[in-house]
Amino acid sequence: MTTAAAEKIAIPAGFENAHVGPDRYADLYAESISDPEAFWGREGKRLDWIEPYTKVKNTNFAFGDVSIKWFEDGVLNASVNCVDRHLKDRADQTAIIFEPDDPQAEAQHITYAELSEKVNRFANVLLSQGVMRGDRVVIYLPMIPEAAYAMLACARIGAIHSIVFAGFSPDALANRINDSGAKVVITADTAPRGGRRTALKSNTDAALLHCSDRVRCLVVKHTGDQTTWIDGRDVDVKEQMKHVSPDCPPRPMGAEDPLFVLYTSGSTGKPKGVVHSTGGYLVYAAMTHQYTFDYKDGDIFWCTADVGWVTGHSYIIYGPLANGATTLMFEGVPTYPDAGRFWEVCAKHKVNQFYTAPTAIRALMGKGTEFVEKHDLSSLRILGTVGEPINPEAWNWYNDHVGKGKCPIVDTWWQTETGGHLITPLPGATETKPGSATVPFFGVRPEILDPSSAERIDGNGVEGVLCIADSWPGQMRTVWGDHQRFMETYFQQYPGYYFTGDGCRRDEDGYYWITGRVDDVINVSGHRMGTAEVESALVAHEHVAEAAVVGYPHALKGQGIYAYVTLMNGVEPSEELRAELEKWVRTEIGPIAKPDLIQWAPGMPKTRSGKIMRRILRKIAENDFGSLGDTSTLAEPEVVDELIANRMNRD
Ligand code: 6R9
Repeated sequence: MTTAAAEKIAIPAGFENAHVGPDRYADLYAESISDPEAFWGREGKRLDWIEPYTKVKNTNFAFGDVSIKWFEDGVLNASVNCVDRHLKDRADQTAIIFEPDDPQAEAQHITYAELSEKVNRFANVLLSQGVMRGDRVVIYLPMIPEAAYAMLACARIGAIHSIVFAGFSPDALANRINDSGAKVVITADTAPRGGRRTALKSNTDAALLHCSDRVRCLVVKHTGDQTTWIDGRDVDVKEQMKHVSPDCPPRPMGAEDPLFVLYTSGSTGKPKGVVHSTGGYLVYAAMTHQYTFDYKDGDIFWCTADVGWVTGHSYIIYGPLANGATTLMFEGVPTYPDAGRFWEVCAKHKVNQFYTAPTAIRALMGKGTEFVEKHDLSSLRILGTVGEPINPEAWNWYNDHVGKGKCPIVDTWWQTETGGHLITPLPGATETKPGSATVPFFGVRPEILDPSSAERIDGNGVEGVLCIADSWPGQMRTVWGDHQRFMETYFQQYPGYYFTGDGCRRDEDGYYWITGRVDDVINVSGHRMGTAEVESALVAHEHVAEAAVVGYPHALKGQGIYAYVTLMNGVEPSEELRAELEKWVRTEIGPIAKPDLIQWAPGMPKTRSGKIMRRILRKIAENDFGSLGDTSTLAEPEVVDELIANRMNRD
């Protein structure tokens, strides 16, 4: 472990007039911690409230009584804040730039006036389908403007949306429809991506076989591809939108009413529905969008995430639109038609802030600099990363070749659960260090705890698990339908704190370095995967007796998925079976869960009480078996030698 502080990189010239400079950061941060009521009481006013709040913060982290409320007596509507309130001054400004997958197809510029009409009509279609305040609506759409309309339409009528990433399989979709108890699922016929098409409607048809007959299916005819059609269940959204009124009065919502549920992987069991609030979430998304990206009126903002992940929720839709920004939605992939697509789009739309994942940077870095140099990137002012730790090599490449040394890089650490950035540089205020998410955002109190004693470790040059000592408005409120699970997951192990699940180092300068998950969650290309989910998919196969899944370092993806599989008695391992299991996991969960390496394991290293020793499996997967630690408690120590001899990763 090295605790020596890395060199700081100075703030590039031209950020003297940023929203937040070093002194203002220090003053405001101090106030946000010493007097959160005053600080957030003021910040909450960035939204338009139908009934202003009189109470600001009412939060309790005590296990058993966890309760998180912000602005609790305020009344507002999220779609009004993201759309209606901008009509007075910026009706004709572009709200959304839609860049299609096909580079030859024309981009769309959707103004705030047009966005308003679409959202109102979409909301009326939902009402006509019987969707009411508090009902859940699952959205299974590609990166098209209708995804934004659908989200804001739900918000307008007080329905709770739950987006399922379009890369998930029918089974995963069905589980989320059922867990959330959704009345409606919104999908599209097919989704072009990288020149290929995903059959979303037929995936939805397959999912709905496992759901209540009452679930309606709203279909956006996006490509016009032929799909099956079930009369009485399937509804053509675009057609219906023509026939309903362009006015839908917004539903006044309590600040604490849920805005959305988003499923995310945890260390145990099935994915949990992370519930976010209307008021606190929107305040936090808008504020972090403004400050972290030093967003100014007229800027063109591009976050390359998918709306199926929290990053898309907060930084494609809610944050930018609450701020009256122009936000870019990209339907395609970074490498289609070639590895210059991101930079071509930046040049074409004169993007000012560009926000992507380290895995994309690493992939593009591998293709060489000529793809970047071909395009005029002079509009770029700020670069961001999110999703996983960024290795200094990728950071430097991003800084030198994309930012030309002139753009601050904001390495934003946060989670589905946190709603918005918690640890991040601010462009005009924070000197950066390649690989460090740097310092906390306003109101955030990070603490490093000792994983064995659960004691706080004070001072700098220390390492442990990362916890947060007090609430912030964007914090998740509960797990959908299971408040007990919420408390047990986040508040039990380290009493009095929110436990993030991440390991972390605080260096000599007080800068934070996220070292990765300390639980059984792996981070593949910035996407969270629970090892338990992949294991349960594997053991559902008739030939699999037992499976153990761990992460291992992967040059492009950050982490890869390594599966140890014990076959049923009498079943012989083969390359065909390996391919079949890979395909099986793809269909059970989705392509992102496909194991990179499968090792046949005649036996697993187990304790005498029958627990699989994952620590050992992790070491073997990391090809680091010189330091296996104590194996004396194993029931059959010889299985370890067998696993080492046949290991799949020898890098
Ligand atoms: C926003 C998002 C959350 C997990 C988180 C951590 C990892 C995210 C990071 C980062 C290092 C960063 N993570 N950002 N690690 N540096 N800048 O990604 O949410 O999908 O819930 O993942 O991702 O491990 O705990 P989510």
